Amino acid sequence: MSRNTPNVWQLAEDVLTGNWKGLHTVPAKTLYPHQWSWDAAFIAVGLAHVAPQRAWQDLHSLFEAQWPDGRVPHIVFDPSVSDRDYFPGQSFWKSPHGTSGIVQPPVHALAALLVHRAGPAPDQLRSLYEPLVAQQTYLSQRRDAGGAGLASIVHPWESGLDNSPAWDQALAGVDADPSLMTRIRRRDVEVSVVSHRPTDLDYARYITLAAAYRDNGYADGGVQGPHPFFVECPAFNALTAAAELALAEIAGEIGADPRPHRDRAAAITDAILQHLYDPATGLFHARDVRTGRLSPARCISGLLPLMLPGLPEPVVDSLVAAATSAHFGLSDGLPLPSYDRLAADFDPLRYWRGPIWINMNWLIWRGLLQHGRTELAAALRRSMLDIVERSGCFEYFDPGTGEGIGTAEFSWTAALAIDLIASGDRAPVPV
Ligand code: 9WN
Repeated sequence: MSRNTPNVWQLAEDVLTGNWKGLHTVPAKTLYPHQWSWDAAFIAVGLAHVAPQRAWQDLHSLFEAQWPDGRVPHIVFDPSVSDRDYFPGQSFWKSPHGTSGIVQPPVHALAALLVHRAGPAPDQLRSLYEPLVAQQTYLSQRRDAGGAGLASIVHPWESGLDNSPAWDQALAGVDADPSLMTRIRRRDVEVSVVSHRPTDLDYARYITLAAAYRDNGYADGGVQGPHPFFVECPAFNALTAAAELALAEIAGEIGADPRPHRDRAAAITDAILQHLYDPATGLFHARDVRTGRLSPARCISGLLPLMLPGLPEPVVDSLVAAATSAHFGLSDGLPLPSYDRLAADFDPLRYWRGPIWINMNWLIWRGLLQHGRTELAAALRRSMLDIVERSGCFEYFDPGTGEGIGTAEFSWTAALAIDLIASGDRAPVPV
């Protein structure tokens, strides 16, 4: 543990307290003033060590907004926040539930399990079990656009890695007018870090895609329908499989049957291996369901299947080799960047096209521990805590210097730093 971790712990706890809104935690007060789905899961993992009641409350607030079809919305809007403070807000999505209509990666079953492990609360687990199962059922039954047993995202925001190069090819086919953004510029972004954010053309495509999904009634038709974007993301699907493994553990705790969850985790793991793995790069890649093609980009999402215990050993070896290669540079003293350091379009400042993000590194840290790579895991953990200690709980970090960028008091960075300190170098139990 680094000498100043008590300071990091206190700093991180203060960030989480500052971002607490009474019934949920926001990712960051100015930039993201509502509740976000996968943020809530990461936040709960950290709160488990300092304020478990708030951890459970955060998860419950989110699942109270779950749609009848099982989808867990990517944003739950705070009605007291003006639409001018975040675009696209509630008046854009026009959903009957006070939420957006798209999803984010299902990290919540894992979060619930970890909160329970930090302080047993079987009643809480019991009350979340059915909603968590419904979330998975929505993804497996309504989002398998490619028919391969994998969930498709219908919008880059659903991946949580908004402007990752993984979507460039699939997005290129989405017509959009970049001048759209000069008319609807977000006030909060403008005053902070506009030069780091996705470009206006990217944003125009995001808005066009979201409006198309909304105007089709948030219906999940297949690739034959009008929606122009269906992509199978390796990180999203690895997290879906990990959610089934977490649900198996939860089922065991509350007297339900864990076997169907284990079977589904195995089936998703097989499908990821069969459809998203490229032996030439030794990585997993996003697949554009409309063309069947894998994205050529080497992105951090391609390392996430490392979380899965069912991965064959040679594939684990190839992922570890990719992570430690010059493409990602694990063990060089800094956490992994979001994109291939050797790519011509690697951009150290632009959001998910280069910068270091703590949530992805935390998931990879768990994957390394899962597969017994304890020294690499310990080095990665140290490097995460070092940049937080040096810079603070920033949203993302410069992959050249470790300097903090984006918004300064970002909840999941704080929460996961607390979890890293609390966990030490010990291997997490299964999942
Ligand atoms: C759009 C809240 C969210 C994260 C995403 C991150 C960013 C939103 C935005 O912020 O996305 O959902 O406005 O850019 O990319 O991962 O959940 O922290």
